[in-house]
Amino acid sequence: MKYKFKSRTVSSEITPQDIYHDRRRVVKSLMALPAAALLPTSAQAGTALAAAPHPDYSLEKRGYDGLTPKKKALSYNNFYELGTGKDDPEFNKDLYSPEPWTISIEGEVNKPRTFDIDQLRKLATMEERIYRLRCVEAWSMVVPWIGFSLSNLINAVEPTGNAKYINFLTFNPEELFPDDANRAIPWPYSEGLRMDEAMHPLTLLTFGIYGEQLPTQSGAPVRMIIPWKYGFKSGKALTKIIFTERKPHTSWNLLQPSEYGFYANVNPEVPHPRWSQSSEKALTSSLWVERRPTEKFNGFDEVASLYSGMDLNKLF
Ligand SMILES: Nc1nc2c(c(=O)[nH]1)N[C@H]1C(S)=C(S)[C@@H](COP(=O)(O)O)O[C@H]1N2
Ligand SMILES: [Mo]
Repeated sequence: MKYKFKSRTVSSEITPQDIYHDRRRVVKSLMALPAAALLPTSAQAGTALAAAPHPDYSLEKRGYDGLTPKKKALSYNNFYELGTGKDDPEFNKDLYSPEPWTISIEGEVNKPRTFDIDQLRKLATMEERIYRLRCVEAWSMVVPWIGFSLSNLINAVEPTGNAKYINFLTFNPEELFPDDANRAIPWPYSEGLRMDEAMHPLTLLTFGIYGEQLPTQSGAPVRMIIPWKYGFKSGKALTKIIFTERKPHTSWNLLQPSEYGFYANVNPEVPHPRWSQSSEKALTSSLWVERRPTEKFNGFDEVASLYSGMDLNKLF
């Protein structure tokens, strides 16, 4: 049994109906006890990943107070495939193995191909960038991510003239571990970007964190980080990237369109229907809860031009 029952905190990102489904899943997985013993352990945990710090995304340059302690960042996660409690992803990290892993690039590209994760890691030079991740639930953490601009991959597969969006998909937990899969949100986890957002140099295809390959709870072996958008845009454990002409369906938007828009740009002026977005709980080394004001685009003013002429109150 891989799901921790007792201290499960219910995320505000899900609705009461989802929690009902989730409870059923927990009961189901309790019955699946013996199979869990056979699950592989995560092969990559703790493997060092070398990358030079990017000078523009240092603590000093970004004006950040300090890093979120590694322990905190790797034990307070959203990764619903592994459970909806913040401590579930760490506890359930052996539910899948990030090795071996392939990721297929499909759709409106001239050079579709399937990458083995090692090939993908070698596509461009890794950099370490300190970005703040701001979750739509109004908490944030500052961590050193390792990866390279997604534009490197986009250029390598040569999008056709029809490519307007990119759809990012995670494995389907109902296929990978059917006995333990929950139905918290529609699977597979699906997110998307407009092509110009995906090409923006800030958009990071991410393989590591704190000098190591991504541990499973952070989305091993590869995930997205789009630092000016709410955390839910940054799909973890990617298996497929599809270039499309039409705007892709995305999981949170499908579940609750009034609460989770396609753009999901961090914006303190547009409240979530159930809470304000004007400030956030910062995960720091402090024992106390530290709140800080939320910054528009999470402080990355340079992306504003991507949205000129758009009403960000409507296209939230
Ligand atoms: N596949 C997948 N990716 C996901 C999620 C998820 O549930 N499944 N949660 C998202 C949300 S809501 C957030 S805030 C970030 C959290 O990343 P972290 O746990 O590394 O902080 O991952 C995002 N990526
Ligand atoms: Mo989130």
